Amino acid sequence: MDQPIAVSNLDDLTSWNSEWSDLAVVVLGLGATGFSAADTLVELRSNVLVIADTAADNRVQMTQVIGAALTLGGSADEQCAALAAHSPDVVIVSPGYPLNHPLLEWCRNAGVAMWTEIELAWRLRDKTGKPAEWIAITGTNGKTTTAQLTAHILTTAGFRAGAVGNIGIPVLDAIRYPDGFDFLVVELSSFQLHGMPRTGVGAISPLASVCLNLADDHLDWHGSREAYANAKATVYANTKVAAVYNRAVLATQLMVEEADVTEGCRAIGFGLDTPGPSDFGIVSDLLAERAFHDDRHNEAIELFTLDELRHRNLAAPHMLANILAASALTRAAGISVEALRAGVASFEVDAHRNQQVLVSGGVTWIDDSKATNTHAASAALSAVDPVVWIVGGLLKGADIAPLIQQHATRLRAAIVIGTEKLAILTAFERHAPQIPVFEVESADTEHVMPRVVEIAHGIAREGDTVLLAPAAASMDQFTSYADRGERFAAAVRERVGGSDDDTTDAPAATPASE
Ligand code: UMA
Repeated sequence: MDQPIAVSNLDDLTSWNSEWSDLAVVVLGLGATGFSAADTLVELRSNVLVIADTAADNRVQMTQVIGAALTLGGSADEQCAALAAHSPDVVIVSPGYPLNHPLLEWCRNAGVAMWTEIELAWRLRDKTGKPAEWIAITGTNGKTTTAQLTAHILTTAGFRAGAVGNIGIPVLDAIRYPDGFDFLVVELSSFQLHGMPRTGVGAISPLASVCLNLADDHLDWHGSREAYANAKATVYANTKVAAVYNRAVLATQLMVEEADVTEGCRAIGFGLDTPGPSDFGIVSDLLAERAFHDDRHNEAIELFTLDELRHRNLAAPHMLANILAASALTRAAGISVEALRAGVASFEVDAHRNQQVLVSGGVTWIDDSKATNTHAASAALSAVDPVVWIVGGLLKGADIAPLIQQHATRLRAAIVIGTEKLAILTAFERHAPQIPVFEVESADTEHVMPRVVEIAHGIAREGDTVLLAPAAASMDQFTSYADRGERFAAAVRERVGGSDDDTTDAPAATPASE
C-alpha cells in the first residue's frame, strides 16, 4: 500500500483552493453525511471510495452519477480489504459509526487520519469567499430548537444565516451554497464532537458556543457518562467571543472553565434565576441580560416579558432556557436588543416538540415525539398533570426508573410502546405499582399509534393531558421521531378530532400490570 500523506501535508489542506486532487479518500457511510462528503471531494477531484453497509437507492444512484467508487454491503473483512486497497490518506467517518467498528479499528492500526464531515467543512469553509462565522450548539436537549431560533434571529436581523449540522443539513452542503452565509449555526451531536480535534488546523473556532444541558444519553455509544460529557465539552474549544453555559448545570460551567478558548473570549451564563454581570436570566416577570451592554455592572436590560412568551406558548422552563441561550449567542454576534426581540416575536417552534395536536372533551393531546431521552421526557412531564403518558422505544442504555419515580404522582396511566418494554414494565412494577400500565404490541408499525390512541381515549378524563414523550429513540418501530409523531397526530385526529363528546366509544383496555 502507498504511504498515507504525512500529517504535515494534511495540515496544508486548509482551503477550498488547496490541492485536494492528490488525495485518496475513503468515506464511511452513505447517508446525509457520507453523500455530502463524497460529492464535495469528487468536486475537488480527490480519488473517492465510499463504503457502507446499506444505503437508500437514490443515494446509491447519485454516487454512481457523480463518479465515486462504492463498496456496498459485504462482510467487515471484505470492507476492510476494500479500504486497504484504496490506500486512503484520510477517512471521513459518518457520525453513526460505533467507535469499535472494525473499519475504524483498521484506520487506528494503520495510522490513517479520520476526520468528521464537520472538520472537512471547516477546512473548506472559504469556498464562497469570506467564510461565515460559526455558532456551535450542543447539549442533550433543545439543540435543534435553539439552533433554529438563533438562525431565525440572525436572518430577521438581515444576515444570511442557516441552521445546519446534526439538524439534518450537512455543514458541507452549507459551505457550498453559492450565495454564502454570514453565520452558520451548527448543531453538533456528541457523535460528531467526539471525532473533532480541539487543536490544529482542523479544529473549529466558533464565534460563540454553548452546551445547553447535560443528561444521560447515547451512553451505549460513548461507553460512559464521562466520555459523553468529554465529547460535549469539545464544543467550547477555541471559541472567540462567548462561551455560553447553563448556570443550573454545573457540568457546563466546568466545561467552560476548563476550555482552551481564544484570548478575550468571555464566559456567559444563562439560567432561569436572577442574572449577575455577564449573565442572562429572569428578574420578576422579565427575561433580562447583563452581559453585552455598557452598564451591565449596574443594571439588566429587559428582553421579553414572561407574559408575551406565555401567550405564544413559549414559556415552558426548557423553552425559556433555549430563548435565553439563543439570546446570549446572538447578542455575542452583535445583534441589537430590538432585532433580538423581533426575531423571537416571529419564531415558530418546529413540529413534534411539545406540539399540541388538539383539545377535545377537555383532554389535551400533545406530541413531544422529539423527547428521545429521559431528560427531554422529564421536561415535558413536568409541565402537565394529570397525564396519560406514552413511553418506550429504544432506551439507548438509559435507566428509566428515576423518571418513573419522579413523575409517578402525576400519572393517570402509562401506555408502553416499543421493542424494549421489559425494562419499562419492570420499573413500573417496582417503583409505581399503583399506576395502570398498558402494553401495546409491537408487531406492526401501522397499528401501534391507532391502538395507543384508542387506549388513551378510553382512559383520559376531562382535564387530563395525553402526552407522547417516549424518553426513547424511535427506530425500533418507526423511521424517525418525526414519523412516530406524525403517526400519533394522525391517529389522534382520526379518532378524537372534531368530537367534543365523552370517551364512551373507546373500548375498555386492560392494564398490562393487572
Ligand atoms: N453505516 C454503516 N455501518 C455503521 C453505521 C452506519 O454502514 O455501523 C452507514 C449506513 O449504512 C448509512 C450511513 O452509514 O449508509 C448512515 O450514516 P449515519 O448513521 O452517520 O447518518 P447520516 O445519514 O449521515 O446522518 C448523520 C446524523 N445521524 C447520526 O448521527 C446517527 C444525523 O443526525 C444528521 O442530521 C446528519 O448526519 C447530518 O449532519 C440524526 C440523529 O439521529 C438526526 N442524530 C443523533 C441525535 O440527534 O440524537 C446523534
